Amino acid sequence: MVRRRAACAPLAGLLLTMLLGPPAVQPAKEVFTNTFYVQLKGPHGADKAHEIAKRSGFENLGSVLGSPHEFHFVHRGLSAARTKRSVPHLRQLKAHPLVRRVVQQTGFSRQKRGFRPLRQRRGYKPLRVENLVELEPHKDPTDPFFKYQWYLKNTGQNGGKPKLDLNVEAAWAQGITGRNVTTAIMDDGVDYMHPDLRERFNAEASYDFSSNDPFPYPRYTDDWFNSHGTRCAGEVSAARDNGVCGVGIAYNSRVAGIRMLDQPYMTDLIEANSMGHEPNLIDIYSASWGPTDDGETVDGPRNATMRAIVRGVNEGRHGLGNIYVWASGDGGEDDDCNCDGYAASMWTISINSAINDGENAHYDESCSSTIASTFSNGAKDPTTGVATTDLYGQCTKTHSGTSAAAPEAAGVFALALEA
Ligand SMILES: [Ca+2]
Ligand SMILES: [Ca+2]
Ligand SMILES: [Ca+2]
Repeated sequence: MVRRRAACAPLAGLLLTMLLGPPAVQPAKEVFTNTFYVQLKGPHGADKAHEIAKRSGFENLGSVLGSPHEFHFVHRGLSAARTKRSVPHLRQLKAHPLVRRVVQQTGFSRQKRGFRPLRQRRGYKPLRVENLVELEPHKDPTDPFFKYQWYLKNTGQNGGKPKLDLNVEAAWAQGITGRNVTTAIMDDGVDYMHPDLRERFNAEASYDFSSNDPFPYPRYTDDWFNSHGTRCAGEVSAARDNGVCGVGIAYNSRVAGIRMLDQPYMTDLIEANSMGHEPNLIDIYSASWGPTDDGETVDGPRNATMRAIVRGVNEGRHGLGNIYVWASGDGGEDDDCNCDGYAASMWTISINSAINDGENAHYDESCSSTIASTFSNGAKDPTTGVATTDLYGQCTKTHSGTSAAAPEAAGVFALALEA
């Protein structure tokens, strides 16, 4: 995968190429982190790797994709972001007779999709309840936010088109609710103490690759920046009829939290370990992030990450294959999801979004890899956002972007897997 900054808006790019030749390749905005991929000569195992790491002043964070000869080292004495390779440290590791290959991990940027920075959020007016159409509760879920979940049951609330929804009630009526299916939310963490999620949380399948511990709880910030994963998790698995928030599409399925977006830089090994985590406990992996949607970024999965996805698809779920769901991107007409190697990959299912009247969302990108569209918030109207769980036991009505669309597809796939 060539990483470069180039004009990615389709027409602009084509015109520029015709007029000026191929766009000038500029150095990617990458840094060198203090983490290293270390391949040993043969399957010497974790004990040997620990010994080699310790002897050279490194720490072994663990194996890469469960391999007995590939490991993830960190050097705490090095800066987490340097502009140059740390040649003495590379040499030191390579000098060990059991070490075959060492790659210092570059750090790059991966952006949550659909998240609005605080300065934009401040302009938002809270949703006015009097503007919403009240539904007649029938055999619908009794959860207080179900009436705002127009993507599950569109009755025309907020100007939407009645019956334009995921039609999940037809699946629920057949008793299909996602039992025994686990969806992993690869994101900024999941509030697994949330009363709508805690019964659905699959701790065994969860991990925190941002902090290297088993607890993928979101890191607190004043602006609730790390609410993204919790919002996605509720769309898939929030509990039914418990008086809390709304209901998940596959409300008896389980959700795993894979925290991996919350560190200064993304690396190939963090992505690879996330996408290769517990492929026999996790059925579906959902990603609502990717390379920056600025119309200038051409980027995609690196080597170890590609291996993780290909292995999951071919061998995960005890040979049935994992499903990787991807948000296709929020760059609008200025961007093109062909330039996003995750969304455009043949190994992922990339999901675009439609709004509550069936039109495209204004931030949708277009490309041939888009498999399906689910629902997200309407045009520029924030009152038609996606209602789901939020941090610290709260609920939200404003989850948005293809970020909100991809987990809906994951929920539908969870229903399909159970069926
Ligand atoms: Ca943690
Ligand atoms: Ca609920
Ligand atoms: Ca994009």
